[in-house]
Amino acid sequence: MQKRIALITGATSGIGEATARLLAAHNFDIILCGRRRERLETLQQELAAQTKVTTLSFDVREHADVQRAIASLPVEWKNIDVLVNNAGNAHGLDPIQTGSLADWDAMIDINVKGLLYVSKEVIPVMTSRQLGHIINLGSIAGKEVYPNGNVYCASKFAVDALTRGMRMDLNAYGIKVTSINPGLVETEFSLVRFKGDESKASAPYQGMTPLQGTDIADIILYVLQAPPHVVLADITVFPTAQASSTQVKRG
Ligand code: NDP
Ligand code: 8X3
Repeated sequence: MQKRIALITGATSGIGEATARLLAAHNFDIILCGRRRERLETLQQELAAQTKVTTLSFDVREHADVQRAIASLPVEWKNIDVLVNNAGNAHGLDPIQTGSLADWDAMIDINVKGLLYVSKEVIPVMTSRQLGHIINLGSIAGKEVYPNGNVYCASKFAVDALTRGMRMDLNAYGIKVTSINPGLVETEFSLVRFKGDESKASAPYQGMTPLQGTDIADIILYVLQAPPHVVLADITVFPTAQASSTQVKRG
């Protein structure tokens, strides 16, 4: 298969970083995105031994910055074949009656509006080439609501709706759209959710074997290797110990 260009948001840790590493080893040139410049540069240096890599540092919440960053890509990077909309997090795990407005804003602004802002800048090149693949990181939280998940779940339900809407609207252009909806994946996700509290952050993974970022990267590569006439539309993936948002076998 011909070399493809993949833009990955949230490539500084977890699922995005694992995906960047795997795609770099499988004939993709990579545009690494995230806010933490040092991490972007370190990963760029590492992956440059395998493929062409460039970096864009921006906050997905800032539309003008997203626009500027993607417009700044040199001509040889403009034909983005694959967009992995992965940047996102949960902020807090509180009942709706005591949830923080700042956490709510962060989740809606990053997980929903940020995904839209990046897509808005990348989709035109895909429609003009009648070619492309968008992979959105949803979640089991976008399929099932769980206690205290309220706004995070709402943001991922929105990702689910946007993925389906994109698939319909982009169908005429031959653009593939996939959503991947994991259960528990051990990344920095939980540390962000619990604002750096390591004991709270490790609790969801206790007494069970969670997924790793590399497991999701394997699925993303598989999805991208499907023949042109095949699109994996919607994938839910759990650790074997998990049966739903709220049912996990421990010990
Ligand atoms: P991590 O916290 O490890 O990674 C999150 C990534 O998102 C980081 O690279 C971070 O980069 C980036 N990011 C966060 N906020 C912003 C922002 N405002 N602007 C730009 N980039 C941002 O978590 P995961 O790898 O687990 O999460 C990746 C995706 O997978 C998310 O969408 C998450 O909701 C989803 N997911 C995760 C699951 C899990 O259990 N871990 C399960 C289901 C879905 P930086 O801070 O450098 O900007
Ligand atoms: C991350 C999985 O169950 O913590 O989206 O919401 S969960």
